[in-house]
Amino acid sequence: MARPVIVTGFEPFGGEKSNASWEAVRLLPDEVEGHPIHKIKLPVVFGASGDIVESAIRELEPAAVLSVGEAGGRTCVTPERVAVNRMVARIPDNDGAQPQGDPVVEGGPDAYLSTLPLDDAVSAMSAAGVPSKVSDTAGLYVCNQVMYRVLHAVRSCGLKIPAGFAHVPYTPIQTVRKPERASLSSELSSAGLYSILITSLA
Ligand code: PCA
Repeated sequence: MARPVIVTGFEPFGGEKSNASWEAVRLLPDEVEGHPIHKIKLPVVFGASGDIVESAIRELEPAAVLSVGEAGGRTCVTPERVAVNRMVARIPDNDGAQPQGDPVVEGGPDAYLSTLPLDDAVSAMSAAGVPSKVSDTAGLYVCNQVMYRVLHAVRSCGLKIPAGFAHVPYTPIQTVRKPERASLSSELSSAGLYSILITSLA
């Protein structure tokens, strides 16, 4: 059996009843290009979310890692270019923590670049009919922290694999009471994530 691919999404946060990232991850099939997809739902909690994904990477030695988060207000699927070694929270995480500039990893590099094939992934998403573009900032909240921890763990384990993060927009149901916000169906976001995985494993 080929090595697994780790795909993570998040539990709800910020007063929402669902998280678009988990809704999209949930719809992915159980395998891609012969690799079992190992799906993990992460808490929106600084530290704990990074610890969970780091343990999974160390244990499973995956062929690729794609972490996914919700970015309310974004209009399309956005693979992220970079994770930075800082945590700044506009709202408390689901455990009440609200860091204001602490490093993700004490003494870690200032930033890590995604090792996903970003431009090819966007081309594949376009071909699949999914609106997408590369994003140059994952913010400084829990998602950036998870992306940083993923890339730090992959590097520390000496794995040379595609790894990174993508944000997805709200789902339509989340925008019923904020109709000025963009949304994308979970099916389309999920198809986008699948295209990213296919491109990464090519
Ligand atoms: N989005 C948040 C954290 C969890 C999520 O889905 C973020 O962009 O940091």
